[in-house]
Amino acid sequence: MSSRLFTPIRIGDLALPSRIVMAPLTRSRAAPGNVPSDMAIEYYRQRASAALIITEATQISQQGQGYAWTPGIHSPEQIAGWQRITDSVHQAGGRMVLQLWHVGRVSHPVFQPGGARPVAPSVMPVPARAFVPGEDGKGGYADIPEPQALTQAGIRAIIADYAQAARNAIAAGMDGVEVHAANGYLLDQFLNSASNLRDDRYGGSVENRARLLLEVVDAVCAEIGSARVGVRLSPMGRSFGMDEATPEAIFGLVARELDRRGLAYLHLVEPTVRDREILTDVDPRAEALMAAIRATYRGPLMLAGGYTRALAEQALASGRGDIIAFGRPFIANPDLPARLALNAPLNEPDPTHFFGGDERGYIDYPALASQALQEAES
Ligand code: 8OZ
Repeated sequence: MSSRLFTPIRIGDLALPSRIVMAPLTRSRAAPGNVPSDMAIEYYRQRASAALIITEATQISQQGQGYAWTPGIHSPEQIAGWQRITDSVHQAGGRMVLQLWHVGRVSHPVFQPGGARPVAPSVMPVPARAFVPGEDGKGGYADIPEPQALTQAGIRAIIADYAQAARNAIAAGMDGVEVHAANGYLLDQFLNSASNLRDDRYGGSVENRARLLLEVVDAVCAEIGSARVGVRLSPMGRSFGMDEATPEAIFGLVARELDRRGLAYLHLVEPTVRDREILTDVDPRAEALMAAIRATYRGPLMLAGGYTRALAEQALASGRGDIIAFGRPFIANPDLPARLALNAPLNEPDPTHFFGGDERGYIDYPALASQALQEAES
Protein backbone atom coordinates (compact mmCIF):
# COMPACT_ATOMS: atom_id res chain seq x y z
CA MET A 1 0.00 0.00 0.00
CA SER A 2 1.34 3.41 -0.88
CA SER A 3 1.70 5.82 2.01
CA ARG A 4 -0.72 8.69 2.31
CA LEU A 5 0.94 10.04 5.45
CA PHE A 6 3.66 11.64 3.37
CA THR A 7 1.53 13.53 0.89
CA PRO A 8 1.27 17.32 1.26
CA ILE A 9 -1.95 19.16 2.03
CA ARG A 10 -2.96 22.80 2.18
CA ILE A 11 -4.96 23.88 5.23
CA GLY A 12 -6.08 27.50 5.12
CA ASP A 13 -2.97 29.64 4.71
CA LEU A 14 -0.58 26.79 5.51
CA ALA A 15 1.09 24.32 3.15
CA LEU A 16 1.83 21.16 5.14
CA PRO A 17 4.51 18.80 3.77
CA SER A 18 2.86 15.70 5.28
CA ARG A 19 -0.17 14.59 7.32
CA ILE A 20 1.83 14.05 10.51
CA VAL A 21 0.91 16.70 13.09
CA MET A 22 2.21 17.08 16.64
CA ALA A 23 -0.85 16.98 18.89
CA PRO A 24 -1.33 19.54 21.67
CA LEU A 25 0.42 18.17 24.77
CA THR A 26 0.27 19.66 28.26
CA ARG A 27 3.72 19.30 29.85
CA SER A 28 3.41 21.67 32.86
CA ARG A 29 6.90 23.14 32.73
CA ALA A 30 6.28 26.87 32.29
CA ALA A 31 8.58 29.33 34.09
CA PRO A 32 7.36 31.90 36.67
CA GLY A 33 4.66 34.17 35.23
CA ASN A 34 3.49 31.19 33.16
CA VAL A 35 6.06 32.13 30.53
CA PRO A 36 7.16 29.24 28.31
CA SER A 37 10.55 28.10 29.59
CA ASP A 38 13.94 28.10 27.87
CA MET A 39 13.63 24.31 27.72
CA ALA A 40 10.46 24.71 25.64
CA ILE A 41 12.47 26.42 22.88
CA GLU A 42 14.55 23.28 22.52
CA TYR A 43 11.54 20.96 22.95
CA TYR A 44 9.57 22.51 20.10
CA ARG A 45 12.62 23.04 17.87
CA GLN A 46 13.45 19.33 18.15
CA ARG A 47 9.96 18.56 16.80
CA ALA A 48 9.94 21.06 13.90
CA SER A 49 9.78 18.27 11.29
CA ALA A 50 6.09 17.80 12.17
CA ALA A 51 3.82 18.98 9.36
CA LEU A 52 2.38 21.29 12.00
CA ILE A 53 3.04 21.74 15.71
CA ILE A 54 -0.02 22.45 17.83
CA THR A 55 1.25 23.94 21.09
CA GLU A 56 0.33 22.66 24.49
CA ALA A 57 -2.96 24.16 25.71
CA THR A 58 -2.25 27.81 26.60
CA GLN A 59 -4.54 29.90 28.78
CA ILE A 60 -6.05 33.03 27.25
CA SER A 61 -6.32 34.75 30.64
CA GLN A 62 -5.45 34.13 34.27
CA GLN A 63 -9.06 33.02 34.78
CA GLY A 64 -8.55 30.38 32.08
CA GLN A 65 -5.79 28.51 33.95
CA GLY A 66 -6.57 25.26 35.77
CA TYR A 67 -3.29 23.38 36.02
CA ALA A 68 0.07 24.11 37.58
CA TRP A 69 2.79 25.53 35.28
CA THR A 70 0.81 25.82 32.06
CA PRO A 71 1.85 28.71 29.82
CA GLY A 72 -0.34 31.69 28.98
CA ILE A 73 -0.68 34.09 26.04
CA HIS A 74 -2.04 37.14 27.87
CA SER A 75 1.04 38.99 29.21
CA PRO A 76 3.85 40.75 27.33
CA GLU A 77 6.38 38.33 28.89
CA GLN A 78 4.38 35.32 27.68
CA ILE A 79 4.16 36.77 24.16
CA ALA A 80 7.93 37.35 24.16
CA GLY A 81 8.46 33.80 25.43
CA TRP A 82 6.41 32.32 22.60
CA GLN A 83 8.20 34.57 20.10
CA ARG A 84 11.49 32.85 20.96
CA ILE A 85 9.82 29.51 20.25
CA THR A 86 8.23 30.44 16.92
CA ASP A 87 11.54 31.98 15.79
CA SER A 88 13.40 28.77 16.48
CA VAL A 89 10.71 26.49 14.97
CA HIS A 90 10.50 28.63 11.84
CA GLN A 91 14.28 28.67 11.54
CA ALA A 92 14.18 24.89 11.64
CA GLY A 93 11.63 24.90 8.81
CA GLY A 94 8.52 24.16 10.87
CA ARG A 95 5.04 25.64 11.28
CA MET A 96 3.09 26.07 14.51
CA VAL A 97 -0.26 27.17 15.86
CA LEU A 98 -1.07 28.06 19.44
CA GLN A 99 -3.89 26.27 21.23
CA LEU A 100 -6.19 28.77 22.97
CA TRP A 101 -7.47 27.39 26.26
CA HIS A 102 -9.94 28.33 28.97
CA VAL A 103 -10.55 25.55 31.49
CA GLY A 104 -13.80 26.98 32.86
CA ARG A 105 -14.78 25.02 35.96
CA VAL A 106 -11.78 22.63 35.84
CA SER A 107 -9.75 25.04 37.94
CA HIS A 108 -9.12 26.06 41.52
CA PRO A 109 -9.13 29.34 43.48
CA VAL A 110 -5.30 29.22 43.64
CA PHE A 111 -5.27 30.11 39.94
CA GLN A 112 -8.15 32.57 39.95
CA PRO A 113 -7.80 36.36 40.18
CA GLY A 114 -8.60 37.32 43.77
CA GLY A 115 -8.86 33.66 44.76
CA ALA A 116 -12.36 33.55 43.29
CA ARG A 117 -14.29 30.40 42.54
CA PRO A 118 -13.73 29.12 38.98
CA VAL A 119 -16.31 30.09 36.34
CA ALA A 120 -18.71 27.71 34.60
CA PRO A 121 -21.93 27.68 32.59
CA SER A 122 -23.83 26.50 35.67
CA VAL A 123 -23.42 25.94 39.40
CA MET A 124 -23.08 22.25 40.19
CA PRO A 125 -20.48 19.92 41.70
CA VAL A 126 -17.50 19.33 39.40
CA PRO A 127 -16.53 15.64 39.11
CA ALA A 128 -12.81 16.34 38.85
CA ARG A 129 -9.77 17.37 40.84
CA ALA A 130 -7.39 20.18 39.96
CA PHE A 131 -3.61 19.80 39.49
CA VAL A 132 -2.18 22.53 41.73
CA PRO A 133 1.39 23.49 42.61
CA GLY A 134 2.56 21.98 45.91
CA GLU A 135 4.97 23.48 48.42
CA ASP A 136 7.58 20.84 47.57
CA GLY A 137 7.73 22.13 44.00
CA LYS A 138 5.77 19.10 42.85
CA GLY A 139 2.15 19.15 41.71
CA GLY A 140 -0.69 17.64 43.69
CA TYR A 141 -4.44 17.16 43.26
CA ALA A 142 -7.02 19.31 45.05
CA ASP A 143 -10.81 19.17 45.22
CA ILE A 144 -12.60 21.72 43.07
CA PRO A 145 -15.14 23.95 44.83
CA GLU A 146 -18.54 24.57 43.29
CA PRO A 147 -18.01 27.06 40.46
CA GLN A 148 -19.82 30.34 39.88
CA ALA A 149 -22.13 30.66 36.88
CA LEU A 150 -20.94 33.16 34.29
CA THR A 151 -23.05 36.27 33.78
CA GLN A 152 -23.58 37.56 30.25
CA ALA A 153 -21.04 40.31 31.00
CA GLY A 154 -18.61 37.60 32.11
CA ILE A 155 -19.21 35.75 28.86
CA ARG A 156 -18.58 38.90 26.80
CA ALA A 157 -15.30 39.43 28.64
CA ILE A 158 -14.18 35.88 27.84
CA ILE A 159 -14.99 36.29 24.14
CA ALA A 160 -12.87 39.46 24.16
CA ASP A 161 -10.08 37.53 25.91
CA TYR A 162 -10.12 34.91 23.14
CA ALA A 163 -9.87 37.61 20.47
CA GLN A 164 -7.00 39.34 22.28
CA ALA A 165 -5.20 36.04 22.85
CA ALA A 166 -5.47 35.22 19.13
CA ARG A 167 -3.99 38.59 18.30
CA ASN A 168 -1.22 37.97 20.85
CA ALA A 169 -0.48 34.58 19.28
CA ILE A 170 0.01 36.19 15.87
CA ALA A 171 2.13 38.92 17.49
CA ALA A 172 4.27 36.09 18.92
CA GLY A 173 4.85 34.77 15.39
CA MET A 174 2.39 31.88 15.42
CA ASP A 175 1.06 30.69 12.05
CA GLY A 176 -2.42 30.46 13.52
CA VAL A 177 -4.43 29.30 16.50
CA GLU A 178 -6.50 26.30 17.50
CA VAL A 179 -9.59 26.95 19.62
CA HIS A 180 -9.70 24.19 22.26
CA ALA A 181 -13.36 23.22 22.55
CA ALA A 182 -12.75 19.63 23.64
CA ASN A 183 -12.08 17.47 26.70
CA GLY A 184 -14.49 19.03 29.19
CA TYR A 185 -13.06 22.56 29.36
CA LEU A 186 -15.05 25.81 29.14
CA LEU A 187 -16.32 25.67 25.55
CA ASP A 188 -17.15 21.95 25.89
CA GLN A 189 -18.91 22.72 29.20
CA PHE A 190 -21.21 25.12 27.31
CA LEU A 191 -21.81 22.62 24.47
CA ASN A 192 -22.58 19.73 26.81
CA SER A 193 -26.04 19.01 28.22
CA ALA A 194 -24.51 17.53 31.39
CA SER A 195 -22.76 20.78 32.39
CA ASN A 196 -24.87 23.50 30.78
CA LEU A 197 -28.16 23.96 32.64
CA ARG A 198 -28.58 27.63 31.69
CA ASP A 199 -31.91 29.08 30.70
CA ASP A 200 -30.59 32.17 28.90
CA ARG A 201 -29.43 32.44 25.27
CA TYR A 202 -26.32 30.34 26.11
CA GLY A 203 -28.20 27.25 27.32
CA GLY A 204 -31.13 24.95 26.61
CA SER A 205 -31.48 24.33 22.85
CA VAL A 206 -28.54 23.03 20.86
CA GLU A 207 -28.38 26.41 19.11
CA ASN A 208 -28.00 28.12 22.47
CA ARG A 209 -25.42 25.65 23.78
CA ALA A 210 -23.35 26.10 20.59
CA ARG A 211 -23.58 29.90 20.81
CA LEU A 212 -20.51 30.57 22.94
CA LEU A 213 -18.22 28.38 20.80
CA LEU A 214 -19.46 30.03 17.60
CA GLU A 215 -19.17 33.54 19.03
CA VAL A 216 -15.62 32.77 20.16
CA VAL A 217 -14.72 31.34 16.73
CA ASP A 218 -16.23 34.37 14.99
CA ALA A 219 -14.37 36.79 17.27
CA VAL A 220 -11.07 34.97 16.70
CA CYS A 221 -11.65 34.80 12.92
CA ALA A 222 -12.47 38.53 12.83
CA GLU A 223 -9.16 39.17 14.58
CA ILE A 224 -6.77 37.01 12.56
CA GLY A 225 -8.71 35.60 9.58
CA SER A 226 -10.49 32.23 9.38
CA ALA A 227 -7.70 30.68 7.26
CA ARG A 228 -5.48 30.73 10.35
CA VAL A 229 -8.02 29.21 12.75
CA GLY A 230 -8.64 25.58 13.67
CA VAL A 231 -11.11 24.15 16.18
CA ARG A 232 -10.75 21.06 18.36
CA LEU A 233 -13.80 19.07 19.50
CA SER A 234 -14.25 15.78 21.36
CA PRO A 235 -17.58 14.36 20.17
CA MET A 236 -18.97 11.96 22.79
CA GLY A 237 -16.03 12.73 25.05
CA ARG A 238 -16.60 11.94 28.74
CA SER A 239 -13.85 13.96 30.42
CA PHE A 240 -14.64 15.87 33.63
CA GLY A 241 -18.34 15.05 33.71
CA MET A 242 -19.14 15.49 30.02
CA ASP A 243 -22.10 13.24 29.08
CA GLU A 244 -24.02 14.63 26.14
CA ALA A 245 -27.69 13.61 25.83
CA THR A 246 -27.99 14.24 22.07
CA PRO A 247 -24.52 14.15 20.51
CA GLU A 248 -25.86 13.87 16.95
CA ALA A 249 -27.84 17.09 17.40
CA ILE A 250 -25.22 19.27 19.03
CA PHE A 251 -22.18 18.08 17.05
CA GLY A 252 -24.23 18.01 13.83
CA LEU A 253 -25.10 21.65 14.34
CA VAL A 254 -21.54 22.61 15.29
CA ALA A 255 -20.10 20.79 12.23
CA ARG A 256 -22.61 22.56 9.95
CA GLU A 257 -21.87 25.97 11.43
CA LEU A 258 -18.08 25.53 11.42
CA ASP A 259 -18.24 24.31 7.81
CA ARG A 260 -19.64 27.70 6.78
CA ARG A 261 -16.75 29.58 8.32
CA GLY A 262 -13.88 28.52 6.05
CA LEU A 263 -11.53 27.49 8.85
CA ALA A 264 -8.06 26.06 8.34
CA TYR A 265 -9.18 22.74 9.83
CA LEU A 266 -11.42 20.88 12.25
CA HIS A 267 -9.68 18.61 14.78
CA LEU A 268 -11.53 15.72 16.44
CA VAL A 269 -10.47 13.73 19.48
CA GLU A 270 -11.55 10.15 18.77
CA PRO A 271 -14.50 9.04 20.93
CA THR A 272 -12.35 6.11 22.08
CA VAL A 273 -10.34 8.51 24.26
CA ARG A 274 -11.44 8.51 27.89
CA ASP A 275 -9.44 10.10 30.69
CA ARG A 276 -6.49 10.23 28.28
CA GLU A 277 -6.57 6.48 27.74
CA ILE A 278 -7.85 4.55 24.73
CA LEU A 279 -11.00 2.49 25.35
CA THR A 280 -11.72 -0.72 23.54
CA ASP A 281 -15.48 -0.71 24.15
CA VAL A 282 -16.84 2.26 22.26
CA ASP A 283 -20.30 3.75 22.36
CA PRO A 284 -22.01 2.19 19.32
CA ARG A 285 -23.26 5.64 18.22
CA ALA A 286 -19.73 7.00 17.96
CA GLU A 287 -18.90 5.64 14.50
CA ALA A 288 -22.07 7.04 12.97
CA LEU A 289 -21.41 10.39 14.62
CA MET A 290 -17.85 10.56 13.30
CA ALA A 291 -19.10 9.70 9.80
CA ALA A 292 -21.83 12.34 10.04
CA ILE A 293 -19.34 15.03 11.06
CA ARG A 294 -17.02 13.99 8.22
CA ALA A 295 -19.88 14.28 5.72
CA THR A 296 -21.04 17.65 7.05
CA TYR A 297 -17.70 19.38 7.56
CA ARG A 298 -16.13 19.68 4.12
CA GLY A 299 -12.77 21.23 5.08
CA PRO A 300 -9.59 19.45 6.22
CA LEU A 301 -10.32 17.06 9.09
CA MET A 302 -7.66 16.14 11.65
CA LEU A 303 -7.98 13.10 13.94
CA ALA A 304 -6.25 12.38 17.25
CA GLY A 305 -6.31 9.60 19.81
CA GLY A 306 -4.12 6.51 19.99
CA TYR A 307 -2.92 6.61 16.39
CA THR A 308 -0.09 4.37 15.22
CA ARG A 309 1.41 4.48 11.75
CA ALA A 310 -0.82 1.61 10.57
CA LEU A 311 -4.00 3.08 12.06
CA ALA A 312 -3.14 6.46 10.58
CA GLU A 313 -2.63 5.06 7.06
CA GLN A 314 -5.92 3.19 7.43
CA ALA A 315 -7.79 6.33 8.56
CA LEU A 316 -6.42 8.32 5.61
CA ALA A 317 -7.08 5.52 3.10
CA SER A 318 -10.67 5.00 4.27
CA GLY A 319 -11.39 8.73 4.13
CA ARG A 320 -12.08 8.96 7.87
CA GLY A 321 -9.82 12.02 8.03
CA ASP A 322 -7.16 14.01 6.18
CA ILE A 323 -4.51 14.66 8.84
CA ILE A 324 -3.41 12.70 11.92
CA ALA A 325 -2.24 14.24 15.19
CA PHE A 326 0.23 12.10 17.18
CA GLY A 327 0.67 12.85 20.88
CA ARG A 328 2.62 10.33 22.93
CA PRO A 329 4.72 9.21 19.95
CA PHE A 330 5.90 12.82 19.53
CA ILE A 331 6.81 13.07 23.23
CA ALA A 332 9.31 10.23 22.87
CA ASN A 333 10.31 10.69 19.22
CA PRO A 334 11.28 14.24 18.29
CA ASP A 335 11.93 13.07 14.72
CA LEU A 336 8.69 11.07 14.44
CA PRO A 337 8.10 11.81 10.70
CA ALA A 338 11.55 10.44 9.79
CA ARG A 339 10.99 7.36 11.92
CA LEU A 340 7.57 6.72 10.37
CA ALA A 341 9.02 7.24 6.88
CA LEU A 342 11.77 4.69 7.54
CA ASN A 343 9.55 2.35 9.54
CA ALA A 344 12.20 2.74 12.23
CA PRO A 345 11.59 1.63 15.82
CA LEU A 346 10.01 4.18 18.15
CA ASN A 347 11.21 5.23 21.60
CA GLU A 348 8.65 4.55 24.34
CA PRO A 349 7.42 7.59 26.28
CA ASP A 350 7.90 7.61 30.06
CA PRO A 351 4.64 8.78 31.70
CA THR A 352 6.41 9.72 34.95
CA HIS A 353 7.82 12.73 33.08
CA PHE A 354 4.66 13.79 31.23
CA PHE A 355 3.65 16.60 33.63
CA GLY A 356 6.10 18.87 35.40
CA GLY A 357 9.77 18.37 36.10
CA ASP A 358 12.95 19.23 34.24
CA GLU A 359 14.59 18.30 30.94
CA ARG A 360 14.33 14.61 31.71
CA GLY A 361 11.60 13.02 29.62
CA TYR A 362 11.18 16.36 27.87
CA ILE A 363 14.14 17.28 25.69
CA ASP A 364 16.37 14.22 26.14
CA TYR A 365 14.64 11.72 23.83
CA PRO A 366 17.15 10.99 21.05
CA ALA A 367 16.61 11.47 17.34
CA LEU A 368 17.55 8.57 15.08
CA ALA A 369 20.95 9.84 14.00
CA SER A 370 22.25 10.46 17.51
CA GLN A 371 20.65 7.26 18.74
CA ALA A 372 22.44 5.24 16.05
CA LEU A 373 25.70 6.89 17.11
CA GLN A 374 25.09 6.15 20.78
CA GLU A 375 24.26 2.55 20.02
CA ALA A 376 27.33 2.17 17.80
CA GLU A 377 29.52 3.52 20.58
CA SER A 378 28.10 1.33 23.34
C1 8OZ B 1 -3.45 16.49 30.08
C2 8OZ B 1 -3.16 17.16 31.25
C3 8OZ B 1 -3.64 18.43 31.43
C4 8OZ B 1 -4.41 19.03 30.47
C5 8OZ B 1 -6.57 18.27 27.51
C6 8OZ B 1 -5.34 20.27 27.93
O1 8OZ B 1 -6.92 17.14 27.90
C7 8OZ B 1 -5.52 19.01 28.24
C8 8OZ B 1 -4.70 18.35 29.29
C9 8OZ B 1 -4.22 17.07 29.11
O2 8OZ B 1 -7.09 18.79 26.53
